[in-house]
Amino acid sequence: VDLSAQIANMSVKNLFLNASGIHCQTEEELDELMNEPVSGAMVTKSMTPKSRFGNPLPRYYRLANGSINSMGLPNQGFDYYMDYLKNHDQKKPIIVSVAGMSKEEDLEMLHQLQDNDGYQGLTELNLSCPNVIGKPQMAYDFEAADDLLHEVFSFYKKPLGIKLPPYFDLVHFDMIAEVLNKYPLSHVNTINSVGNGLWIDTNSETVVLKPKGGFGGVGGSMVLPTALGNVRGLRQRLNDDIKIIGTGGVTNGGDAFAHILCGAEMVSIGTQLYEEGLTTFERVTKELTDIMEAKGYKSLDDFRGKLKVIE
Ligand code: FMN
Repeated sequence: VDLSAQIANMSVKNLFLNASGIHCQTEEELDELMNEPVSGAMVTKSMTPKSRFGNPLPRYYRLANGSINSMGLPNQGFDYYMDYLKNHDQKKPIIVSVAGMSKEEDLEMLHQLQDNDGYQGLTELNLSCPNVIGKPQMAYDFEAADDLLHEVFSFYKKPLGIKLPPYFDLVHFDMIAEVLNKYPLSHVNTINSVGNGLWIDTNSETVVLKPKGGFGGVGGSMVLPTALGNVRGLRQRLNDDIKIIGTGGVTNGGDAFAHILCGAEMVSIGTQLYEEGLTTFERVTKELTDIMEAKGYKSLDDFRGKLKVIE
């Protein structure tokens, strides 16, 4: 079957990629993703202008049905990733994820990407990290997000998407879609972690993460319904030319199939990839292929967005 997909100038033979923050911080990890034979594309760790250690440890904890983390954007800094892009053959497209600590930092990195003639790939602006101490998730402030995008698109001419946090009210779906539809976005990537959950070890009566008194972003299969709701809700509201990367709760081919039914063009895998390793891509691709063959589907277009409702 045909698992190809397209976002702006990026064509892939396989719709799967890593979720940002998973196996994509160091050169070694990026190389391993690049050489992984199945996934069609990859995305970097969200970068800041300067390298960051991130939050104190422990900052990731595995849960029965997912994960909770408060990494705090550990990354090697913008220049490290620009060097990586320049010095490595791209066997698959690399999406650059940027997440400044401020509007000024976002604009600074985007200006550098715009001015870098060697770089023509997709960029993803992360407006949804829930784990930076003292910094709110920008995409929950619709006016601030609108102001930032207005400024960005006054100079940024390359393909640009946005990473969104989950929304929980249809009115908020309407409001963010109204903002996003004003701009020539290549894509939205939804969802980031479900922010500020809390997990407790009841034996020791203690939180499991050190930063922020234990609060952290939740991912993995327990967030699948939230992710599907956001992919579907945004697909129903966004202009057709804004594609969706479905992220959240994917552990098997059936979960990916559901994301595509909701309208996802590509699907990224976070917690499951972290726990299972890079062989996840081969397994999930095989499972999705089997489902499509059993149903007689030949390409993703045969069912993308064609979710049925009960009349
Ligand atoms: N999302 C980003 O956009 N940028 C990041 O740097 C980032 N770092 C993450 C680090 C870890 C350890 C985890 C678990 C998630 C991170 N995320 C980041 C969120 C994931 O990309 C993804 O949106 C979220 O985990 C939901 O997907 P999942 O249910 O497959 O885990």
